[in-house]
Amino acid sequence: MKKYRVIFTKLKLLILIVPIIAGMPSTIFAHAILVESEPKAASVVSTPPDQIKIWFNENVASEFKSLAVVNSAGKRVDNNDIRQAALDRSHIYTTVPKLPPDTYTVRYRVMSADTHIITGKFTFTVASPETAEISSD
Ligand SMILES: [Cu+2]
Repeated sequence: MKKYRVIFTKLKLLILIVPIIAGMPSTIFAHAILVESEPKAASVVSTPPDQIKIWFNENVASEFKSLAVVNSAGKRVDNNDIRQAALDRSHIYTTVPKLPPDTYTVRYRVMSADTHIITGKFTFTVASPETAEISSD
């Protein structure tokens, strides 16, 4: 009889634990992740971009999204006109005026499908003409 009770206790534990484990992927792995950007993270571009574009691994909410481009002096330089592609909800972008040579930080914030807010940043550099000449062969 005692053996059965032990098995029953283990079963009860399983009944408690399995749903917790099964529920984990939706809470741990469902965050939106930045998968691509233009310009690419840490890249050096010789032609200033017209737009800053980012892509996530899943569609993100249309609410609470933000995308800011800040120069090396900490001044925000983008046109503050964030948009989300109508046919690809994983893609958001903003336009920028002609950017002078500098290193820029792109900061983003979006809401994942699981309602978690995701924030991150990356930098890219607009090369000065001299630098661009050196880096191009
Ligand atoms: Cu999440």
